Amino acid sequence: MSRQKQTLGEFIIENQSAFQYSSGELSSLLNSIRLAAKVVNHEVNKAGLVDIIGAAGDTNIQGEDQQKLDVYANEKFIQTMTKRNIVCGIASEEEDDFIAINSQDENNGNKYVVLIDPLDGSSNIDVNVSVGTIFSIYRRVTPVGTPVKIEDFLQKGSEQVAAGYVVYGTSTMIVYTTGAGVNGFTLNPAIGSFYLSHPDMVFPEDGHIYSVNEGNYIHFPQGIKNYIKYCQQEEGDRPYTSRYIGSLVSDFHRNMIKGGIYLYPQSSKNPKGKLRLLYECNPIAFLAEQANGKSSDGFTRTLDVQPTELHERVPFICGSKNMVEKAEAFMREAHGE
Ligand code: P6P
Repeated sequence: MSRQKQTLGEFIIENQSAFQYSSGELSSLLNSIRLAAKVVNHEVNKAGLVDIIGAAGDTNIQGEDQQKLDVYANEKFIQTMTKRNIVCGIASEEEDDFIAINSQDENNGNKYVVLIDPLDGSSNIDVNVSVGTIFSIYRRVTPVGTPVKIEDFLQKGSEQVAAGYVVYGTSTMIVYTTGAGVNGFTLNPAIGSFYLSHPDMVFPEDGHIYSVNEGNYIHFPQGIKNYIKYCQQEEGDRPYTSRYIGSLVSDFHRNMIKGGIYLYPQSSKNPKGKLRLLYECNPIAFLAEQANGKSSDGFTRTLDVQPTELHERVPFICGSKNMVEKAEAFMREAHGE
């Protein structure tokens, strides 16, 4: 009889000792994310049935229409992490500035900050396409017990202690890393537990899928245009297949399992690209590297970029190592560096 699959809760506890700072707080933080994911999943799954679909009538700092589920997801993740009294600060795509969390205990001993995209791909909600939550966790760099500061959030991606995503798809999954590989857990909605379904996820070094919004082709830098044409040429194992869901988490998840590359380059429309460094690119890049993949802006490793502001954007090329290196070669050939 197959061994009962491990639950996410059991996995977190079992692997806590392997974590460099195993004090139980990160485990508790991951458990709070697990809880929030279940609550948000419940609403996402019934979004078509209740009046929670559609724009909330507000716009976020990105100038994007806030979908009601965006607002709901943002509130749920913030509430859950705040209640657990583990983090000293939270930054979110849906919040203009970071939120300082004053610990209930007087010395405010909370050591972690979390950055989240509470509902990535939310423009897909109304058309019933997968969406996701992306999270990134750091240890604070300012003294414990003092008010959290912006520098606690503006850390390089290489300093992350954990990162992951929830994908609300045909099934709901949590995929995360604490720096010792990537593991995926699938929710059994009947009992509300996540089970280890994808242990030790690894990017195939090569792939045959490229994910990019080709509608922006004319606005792309020449190196990206040249790489896309390379993907489309009849030669060897090419042409590749084009797959673009319009939801980073879904495109990345498929590419990690099957092999592939995701590109959101800079363009004349988006001079720094569209994706946000701190709560989209860095956590996904951390997962990619932990799964033997690669991530850069075409020249600089994503995790080495020094952030200068909370909502900054970067060009993003991420996926199977050999595919990313090929795209980087086209960028160097066309643009130097
Ligand atoms: P476009 C969703 O808004 C998102 O941030 C990613 O999830 C997705 O891959 C990308 O933007 C889609 O952007 O401009 O192609 O619609």
